[in-house]
Amino acid sequence: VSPHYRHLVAKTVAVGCQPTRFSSTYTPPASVQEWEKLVDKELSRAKNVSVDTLRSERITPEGVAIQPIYWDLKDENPEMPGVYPYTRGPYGTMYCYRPWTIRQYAGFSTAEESNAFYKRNLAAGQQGLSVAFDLPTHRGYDSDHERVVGDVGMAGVSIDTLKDMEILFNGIDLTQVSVSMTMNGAVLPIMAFYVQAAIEQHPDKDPAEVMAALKGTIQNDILKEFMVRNTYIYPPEPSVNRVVADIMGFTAQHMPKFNSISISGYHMQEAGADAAIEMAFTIADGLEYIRTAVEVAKLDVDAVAPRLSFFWGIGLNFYTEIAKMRAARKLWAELVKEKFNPKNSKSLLLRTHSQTSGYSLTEAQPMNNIIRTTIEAMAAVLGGTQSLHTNSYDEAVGLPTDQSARVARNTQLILQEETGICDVADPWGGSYMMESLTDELYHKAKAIIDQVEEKGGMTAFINNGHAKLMIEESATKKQGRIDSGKDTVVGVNKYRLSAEDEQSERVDVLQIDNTEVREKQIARMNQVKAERDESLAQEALARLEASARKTQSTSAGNDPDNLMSLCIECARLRCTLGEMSQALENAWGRHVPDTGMVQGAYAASFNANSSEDKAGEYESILKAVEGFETSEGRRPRILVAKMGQDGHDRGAKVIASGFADLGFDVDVGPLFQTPKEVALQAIDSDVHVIGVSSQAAGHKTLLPALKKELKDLGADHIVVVAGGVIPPQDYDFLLKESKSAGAVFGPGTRIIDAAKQVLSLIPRQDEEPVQKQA
Ligand code: MLC
Ligand code: 5AD
Repeated sequence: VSPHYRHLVAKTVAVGCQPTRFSSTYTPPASVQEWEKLVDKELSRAKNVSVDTLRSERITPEGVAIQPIYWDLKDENPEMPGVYPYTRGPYGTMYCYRPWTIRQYAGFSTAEESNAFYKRNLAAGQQGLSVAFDLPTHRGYDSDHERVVGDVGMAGVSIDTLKDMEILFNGIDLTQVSVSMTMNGAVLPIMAFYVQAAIEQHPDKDPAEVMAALKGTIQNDILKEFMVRNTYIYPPEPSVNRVVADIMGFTAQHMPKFNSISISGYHMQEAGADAAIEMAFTIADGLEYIRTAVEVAKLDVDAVAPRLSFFWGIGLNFYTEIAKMRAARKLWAELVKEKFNPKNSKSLLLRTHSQTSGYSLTEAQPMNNIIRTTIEAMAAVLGGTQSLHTNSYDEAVGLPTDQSARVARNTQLILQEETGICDVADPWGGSYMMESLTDELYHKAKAIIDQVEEKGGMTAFINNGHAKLMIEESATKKQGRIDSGKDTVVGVNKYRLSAEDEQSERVDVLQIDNTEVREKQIARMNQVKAERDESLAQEALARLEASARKTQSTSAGNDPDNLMSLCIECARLRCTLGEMSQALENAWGRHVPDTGMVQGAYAASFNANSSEDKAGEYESILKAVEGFETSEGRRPRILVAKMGQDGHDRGAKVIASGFADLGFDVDVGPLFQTPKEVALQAIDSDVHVIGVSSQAAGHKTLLPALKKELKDLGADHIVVVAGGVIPPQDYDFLLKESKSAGAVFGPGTRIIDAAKQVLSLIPRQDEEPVQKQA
């Protein structure tokens, strides 16, 4: 293999780069020699990639040889992929040897349905699995819990017991297919079900051998949950120092091929962070996890760092996203080297999954989303991702259907198999613009990381509320730029269709019968409980709780107190996810977040960007609110509420700050409320309006329930409006059939328009007489 490849390298030099200046005496600099060695090593592992086939495919019809890598021949130490500081990619050959993994994130309703969906996708070209769990599972509740009535099976698959996990992977050999699981709160029971399901898939093998073969990734990134994603269960301290630490200890010892954390910037971008903030906070989180591994779990940096993996969100700022991924690799390698001095070079590699941005997609003209997603996917690939999820075009209204999932998957297959994009590693390397942008982002992010490290690291920065506010401020400014027309969104604030044409563009969405799924889950769980040895199950749960109560644990994989080992034992004895979570909650309690909000950012950004005419619009809303205050004796008051286990609060936060800037009195309700709790708070605060923000499909259950609570409490004068990811198909149900909302605001609604309409819905004290006269 290698002589051919050398030939290819020689041609790179001769053909690819300035041939006139190349003399036969050119000796490759050290970094190029290091790269050549690496390439030999990588290709020696190749089973189905031969250099000869690569070479013949790389001659274009025009007779030009496309080289796997290009560099500047004048440079005495050119940066190369696979070589420190890895700006150009973690591997030497990159996609020439092995393209990124097509890994679509999916899961819905029951384990049976999700399993069938996975099998169809694998047969159609998907390469790795990525499981989306429903919100009750994330938050550690079994399907029969009273707080999750609207959530079971809605935003992902519902898992209560080992039985569900077995069905989810039925016919999929877990020692063969790599599986990513997006789980952070209830990460211990989910990992335990996964490991035990794999062991039971191979009854004739030694469990140790099965665990050693497992390949995949667990998100397990709890720090960012406290900033943005909100599916935490316990307070930060035990979440990091026991849960994350014990999982790192366990996987380091028993599951060497498994990535123990997927350190995620994606959710920060979705919540509104710009690229520098996303990169900085994510890398700072990563440093904090290594610190936990070394200081708390007493692990060697090289036992942990090679299996830390990353996760970026990729939006529409094409150049910036590519530069971000390049800069992040360099920053991570340098910081890990400087702070932890590892011996194994794999500890320095930033390997990453990427997902195209959900936030950038629109409900209006959904086919435009295919184009947006393609551009974002290209940025991820040109930035050198290892694994990729491309969103479906119906993203802004609901979960993907078979058809929209196929288009999303094919976007990646076309990039891999039709375009030739995989032929060259880091094709942007050496571009004046890209190198300069990479450098600038590197420095911007580094400055933020320095600030965080000065404050004592990411945990401290999160605890003092700083991190969350920085992201929320960035989100609110972005909304201001869109509402004022500074940032274009095609089909939303420019090039809109008429109402009728808009209607005809509507797409089908996946409908899930929440009640049916919930009943099925409860029945199966009760059966599992009925068949188990109750006293053994209870003993295992008691041991788990006792370990959680100890403040000192070694986290080592063979420590009998390791929480992961104890949960695997619970899983084996058929304890449920809710029972294990409760055992830990008994020891640590449940985390309660504060509900602060940003002030002035919307007004500032709107006014700074709007033309004079639009500024008049803003003024007129302020006047209308003042008029309301004059006639009613107080400002319009709105409670922004989140019900069920849906923790996506970007929309709620942006609405809250925007409305406050427009003169409303705004109460931000806590996350995770039941309809009754929301009704009581609304009455208590004597609000005119409840604005319900729904992102996780619970609206058809939760809004009618809220309306009923208000009625039962004699408060149905309070206006209810809803906003968020609500399919247009459901508008009639909410507005007319159930009359549970007075207005529904889809994604893309301008805050000033929403405010105007909300104001018009509030009944005035003098309204009745006026109407009678008329
Ligand atoms: C790859 N390999 C190469 C190579 N390319 N070897 C030589 N030369 C090359 N050019 C080898 C690797 O070393 C590895 O082997 C193997 O091939 C697989 O490659 P990989 O790069 O590790 O890919 P993969 O297995 O797909 O892993 C990618 C990952 C991982 C490291 C980023 O963590 C992952 O799959 N993450 C996915 C996370 C995810 O799906 N999250 C969804 C979140 S959704 P070896 O032996 O070294 O392992 C979400 C939404 C929500 O969060 O709900 O909020
Ligand atoms: N199936 C597929 N994609 C999902 N997403 C969330 N839940 C699912 C699911 N069950 C995607 C969307 C969303 C992001 C958080 O993940 O793209 O924006």
